[in-house]
Amino acid sequence: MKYFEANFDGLVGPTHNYAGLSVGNVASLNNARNTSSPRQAAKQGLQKMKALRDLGMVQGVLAPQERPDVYTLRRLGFTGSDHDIISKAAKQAPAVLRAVCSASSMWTANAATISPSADTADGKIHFTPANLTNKFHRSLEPDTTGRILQAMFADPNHFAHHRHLPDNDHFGDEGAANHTRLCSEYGARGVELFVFGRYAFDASKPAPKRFPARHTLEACEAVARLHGLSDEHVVYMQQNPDVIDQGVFHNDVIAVGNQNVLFYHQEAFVDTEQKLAELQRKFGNASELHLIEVKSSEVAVDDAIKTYLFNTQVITLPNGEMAIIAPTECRENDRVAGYLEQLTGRGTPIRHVHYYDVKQSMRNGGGPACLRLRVAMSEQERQAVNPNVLLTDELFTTLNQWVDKHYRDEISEADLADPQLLQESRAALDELTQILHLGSVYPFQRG
Ligand code: SUG
Repeated sequence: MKYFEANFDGLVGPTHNYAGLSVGNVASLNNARNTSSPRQAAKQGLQKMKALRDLGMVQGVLAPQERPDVYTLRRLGFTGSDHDIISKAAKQAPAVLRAVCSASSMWTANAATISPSADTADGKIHFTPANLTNKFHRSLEPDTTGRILQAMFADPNHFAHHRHLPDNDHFGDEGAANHTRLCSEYGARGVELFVFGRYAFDASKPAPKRFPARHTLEACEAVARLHGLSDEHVVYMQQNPDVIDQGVFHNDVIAVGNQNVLFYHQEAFVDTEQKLAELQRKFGNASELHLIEVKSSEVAVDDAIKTYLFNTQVITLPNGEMAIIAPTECRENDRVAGYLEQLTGRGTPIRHVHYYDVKQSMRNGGGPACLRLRVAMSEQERQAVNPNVLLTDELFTTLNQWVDKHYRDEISEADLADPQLLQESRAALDELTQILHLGSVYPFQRG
């Protein structure tokens, strides 16, 4: 049977803005309060999706969330009509209003952790939405994410959905951004590599000092249990606390894997040698596994963070060769561009580099890999996916027209106080759920 990896990219929502919400994420803080362009952001994302589809990949779309989140403002004590609530929040708690307006669900690498059917005890694809507890604006995502994923992957014969982990920092879970599956072929049993930032129940273990470690070992273990993974096919690795303190807030800012390739920076992990030996043993045919380590002398951590060299997508093209999907920031940095150029000729499976402009997302710390959620699946499983979320030329055109109709060219901080933005956003999402045949996934549609 044919197996492959499908990418589901987050469609950027109509309220995309730069609010400086993510301490520990350098780009988010550096661009705080700049004016954003939701229309351009959504179109950059759609262009990347189209480009991957044109390369022969299966590409899907993950819908954005309802923002501003007036339900959360109600929970926080704001009363009256939706209009009143937004006006009061703008005056009394502007920082809270900024947070509930975030379009952060676009970074679907943080939507969930997914284990393909070859790895799970019951032979189904398992989904656990990430609770994203570490950042208030992101902690508002998991319920709606769960509903959207269920609307996309509805067939219970193939897909198993779990509730997100308890909403507490002890079980802080950032989803697939900290999860990599290594395998010889997509349909073969793989090794699932879970990367965490700290131990929740043991303060004596290493942890960052300056910036938060968002994801715990205990969250990784819980997801592995829920998904029915066998211990012999799971590896837990800790992120180097020093790189978290330099701005590596997710592992996918410093490492990325695909099939039998793990591409990572020398400083990415704790106990690197010992842990990679465990990975090789569990992978089985160790000679097949390509561990591509980038030395600090080749690319400094700081350059990796600025360019998102590791927030690239490593994909397997239909002809079996691998390509790196990189942000244009990598091309603009001589050292990083030079590194990528020589990498394709080094005899590893990575043979091509393609650059895409996703600057609107990059300015909030989201590169190509942040924008996509991967699902390895068989052709039979693909047929069970809601077909309306899979990108075709027609859907690409429809979504571009939908963006043109509903999205603003610009959003500044002051615009977030405009209650009209909520109406525009709801009108857009209502139409989108019809385009993608998702049913009523948003709170405003559910009463
Ligand atoms: O969680 N930025 C996101 C970026 C997520 C990137 N995802 C991965 N690395 N997989 C975050 O820090 C910034 C929003 C703002 O400041 O307006 C933000 O949420």
